[in-house]
Amino acid sequence: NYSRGSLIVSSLLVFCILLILYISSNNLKKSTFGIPSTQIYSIEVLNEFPHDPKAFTQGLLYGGNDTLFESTGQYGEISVFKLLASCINALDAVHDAFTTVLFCKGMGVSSVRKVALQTGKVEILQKMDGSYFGEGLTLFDERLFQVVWLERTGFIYDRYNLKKFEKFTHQMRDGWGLATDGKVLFGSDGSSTLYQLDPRTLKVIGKETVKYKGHEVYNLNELEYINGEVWANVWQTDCIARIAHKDGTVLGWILLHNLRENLIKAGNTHIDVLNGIAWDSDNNRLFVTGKLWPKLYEIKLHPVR
Ligand code: DDQ
Ligand code: CA
Repeated sequence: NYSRGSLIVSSLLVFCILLILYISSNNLKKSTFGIPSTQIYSIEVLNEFPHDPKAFTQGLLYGGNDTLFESTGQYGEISVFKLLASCINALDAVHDAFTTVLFCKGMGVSSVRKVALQTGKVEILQKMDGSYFGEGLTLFDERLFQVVWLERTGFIYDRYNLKKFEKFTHQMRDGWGLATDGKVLFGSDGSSTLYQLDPRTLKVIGKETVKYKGHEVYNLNELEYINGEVWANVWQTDCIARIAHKDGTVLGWILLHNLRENLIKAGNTHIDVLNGIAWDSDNNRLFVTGKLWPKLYEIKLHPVR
């Protein structure tokens, strides 16, 4: 009787200990000292495609039927002012007060392009005025919206022929990234702010500060809206942040250093940073590339830990 009783008590004890361990391990997964944990992802390359190594990719999106739309940067001509502004990277007041005075030859010319995914071939090339530096691009209502660097100016293009038919102004510091959920436009300007713009008026209708464990995440660059989240390249890092746009929380980090490192190892020493995320929502395909990268990758995420 005594041994039967102690057997029941000890098995109850073991059960309770196991239950406590299970609950606390689950809670640990959810939070560390009350801070929501952030999922980290490594990547697997499923496919690689050619990408124009001269494309200074600033905006990227999937346009259906194995095509991509891409916005590229570089100045065709550059004003001394913009050269200065690009060095300090934020000159709101000064920027508005000055007009362009002196031009030098720039590095190339910005563009909007329609690209065949499989071959990387540029099917339509719309070169921009050489004094603008092309940035974020998104497709809303059959029209491509593009912002430009260091200006509050943007352009709207017809998605079928890439003819430019409208110029607009917006209220962000300048233009870096654009994306859409089909209702609003999400915008970034290199700060830690994720903006929501009304696609009809281009007015800012909402903004959130993007934070990772309480720390602001600056340099938000190219954007993509994926399954209810906004994903952002963080300039000069090999990382993509998965952001909850309702409050700016970073939900996850995707680590992509292997892509850039392997390109450099293969002799592509002139390449610039990772930039450009495109999501094919019909086939759940995720594409990434970088500025002056000779390749574009279809990738799959693997949670680390
Ligand atoms: N951005 O992608 C961070 C928004 C812009 C990066 C531009 C870097 C190229 C600098 C060339 C400056 C020539 C005045
Ligand atoms: Ca994008």
